[in-house]
This record gives sequence, structure tokens and C-alpha cells, in this order.
Amino acid sequence: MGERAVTHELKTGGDRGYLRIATEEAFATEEQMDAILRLVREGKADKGTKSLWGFYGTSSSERTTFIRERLLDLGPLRIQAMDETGIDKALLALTSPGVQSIHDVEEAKGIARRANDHLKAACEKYPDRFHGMIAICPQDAEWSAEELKRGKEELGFHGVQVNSHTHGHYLDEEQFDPILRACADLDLPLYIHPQGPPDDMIGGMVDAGLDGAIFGFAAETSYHAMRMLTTGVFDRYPSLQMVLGHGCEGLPFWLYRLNYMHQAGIRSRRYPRLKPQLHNLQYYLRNNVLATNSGLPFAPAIKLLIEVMGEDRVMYAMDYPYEYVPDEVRWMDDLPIGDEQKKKFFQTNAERWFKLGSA
Ligand code: 1DF
Ligand code: MN
Repeated sequence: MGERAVTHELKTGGDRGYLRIATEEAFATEEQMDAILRLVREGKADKGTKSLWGFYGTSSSERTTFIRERLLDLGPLRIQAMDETGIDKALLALTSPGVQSIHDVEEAKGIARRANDHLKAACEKYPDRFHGMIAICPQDAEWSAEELKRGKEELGFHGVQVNSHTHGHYLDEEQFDPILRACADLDLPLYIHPQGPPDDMIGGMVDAGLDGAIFGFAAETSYHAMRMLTTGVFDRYPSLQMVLGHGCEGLPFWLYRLNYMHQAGIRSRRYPRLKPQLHNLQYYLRNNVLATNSGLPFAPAIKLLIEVMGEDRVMYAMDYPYEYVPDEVRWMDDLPIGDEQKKKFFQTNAERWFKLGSA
């Protein structure tokens, strides 16, 4: 994590035996930003959105200016950044919170749909560099299921990114079942990406400066994932793949305890909602969950993910433009894992799970 010498040049094209595919890369549209900033200005945004976009949308710091400019670019700037860090392909998704903070559902759906069309045009322009993730509007689950179908069949996109809770509601709730069913039927990985915790969870996190990517994101998104993992979702949809970034939001580290206490809770019938499932949590982590190392270019964590989840389920991500540190790519090239595992991590797992087709 400290200073290390520059070990090698970063080039695209597979000079190290693998392509680098970055799987959690963010973009924004002007109208999405405008709509979210309007919510913040009018005092209608939830606390997490207000904290996040009140900052990224209006601060004039070097970091936020860079991020705003880079989010809106799906052209030469991004390609140049990818070239400079040796990233061959980016899997792009509408940045957090997508349209999920927006109260006007018709407006939200329009913004999501036009973001998909905008991303499609960029993917057509750079077909060997950009791939798309579908944006949906969970506020309208039936519409979202239709958009998933369009996203896969007409736009040729590779999965869906849901930015965790939707106004404090979670994808295991029955109202969202059309989304889960569409992901399973269409074989689309469901990437649950963080946003700020909902108002009834955020507590003192904003005052503490801990609501964002530093901590609150992982606390809330891992909670979301645990709801999915403990309510029979993967028994109903055994082929469904849930993707989690940021080192699987920490779950593999906690797996023994999560599983032990889950089994204990089921046996003692402490909670009506916790019912016996077909498998234990370890099984679902190794059969229904995929992880990326977005924001976590940290060898001990990646080695743990591979050991707990299996080497076919852990993928590389940069999290551009929120994280853009060329040296981090070098550290990942130098990961103390085997050559075959490294190729799976950087390239072939992403090709397989997101159906990117090998180059
Ligand atoms: C941040 C990080 C913001 C991630 C993000 O979206 C985001 C951040 C607004 O650094 O504040 O997607 N991230 O995935 O780590
Ligand atoms: Mn991200």
C-alpha cells in the first residue's frame, strides 16, 4: 500500500499474456446529473444522495472536477485513460445512484432509457474497447424487466447495474421479482453497486464522514446482498448471478460467521423471515455470487476472495473515474497468484460471465 517502484510499462494488447478488462467503470449523462442535482438543490434528495452529489456535483476540488469531466466522457479522454493504464476493455455502467434517487418515475425511466441508448452509441463507436451494462429504474419493476430484454436483445449489453436500495427498498422484496426473473431468464448478471445508505439506515454516518465509499457503501450493499442470500432468492433462481464490487463488499472475509449464525438462526426459529434454504451461504457464494476488486487493489483481499469463492468468480475492476491510479494496475499485474489465475482475474472470467466474447 505504500510507495513502490514503477515495475513495468502499462500497455494494452495482451503483452503480459492477458487482456485487462475493467468491470465496474462509471459514466454519467448530463440529464442524470441535472436531475440529481435538482433534487439536492430542492431538498428532495435522501441524505446519502445529498451527501454524495452535493459534493461531486458542486465541489470545485481537483478530484471532483476530474470526476465530473470524466464521468460525462465516453470518448477520447476515456480511451486515452485506458491506453495509459493498459486497460483493453471497460464494462460501463450509469454511475451511482443511477436514477434510483429520483421520485418522478416517468422522468427516471426516460433518463435510464436514454442513458442506455447513449451508451450503446459509444459502444458502437469503440466496439473493441467499450461494453455496456443496462440501466434500469427499479421504481417500476415491470418496465425494468422490459428494458432488460431490450438491453440484452437490441443493445447487446452484458448485465445490469442496480445501485443498491431504491428509496430504502431491497431487491429481495416481492415487488422487484420481475427484475430478478428477467435477469435469470435472460442470463444477465445482476451487479449490485453501492450508493449512500437510505435515510432509515444512515444514522450518524454523514456527521462521521463515513456514509460514502469509505464505509457506508459497503455496510449498506453487503446488507442488501445478505438479504438476497438469506431469503431464498437463489433457490428460486438457481442460475442467477449476483455481482458485488469492492471485494464482494467484504462478505467472503466474514463467511464463516455469516454462515454459522445464519444456520443457528434458522435452527432456533428466531426470525420468521429466516427459513431453511436448499444450501448454506458458502454454496451460494461459490455458485451465485461473483466478485470484483473495484477500489481494492489489495493482494491479501484478492487472495482471500479467490480462496473462498473460487478462482472463476473473481474479476478485475478499476472503478474509473472514481479510482484512477496507474500504479494500482501494476500491483495487480504483480499479484502473487499463478499465471492462469491472473488471466482468469483480468480477462477470461469477465468474458465468460458477461459474455464478452474472447478477442
Ligand atoms: C465513489 C466511489 C462514488 C464509487 C461512486 O459513485 C462510486 C466515491 C458515485 O469515491 O465517492 O461508484 N465506488 O464504486 O467506489
Ligand atoms: Mn463504482
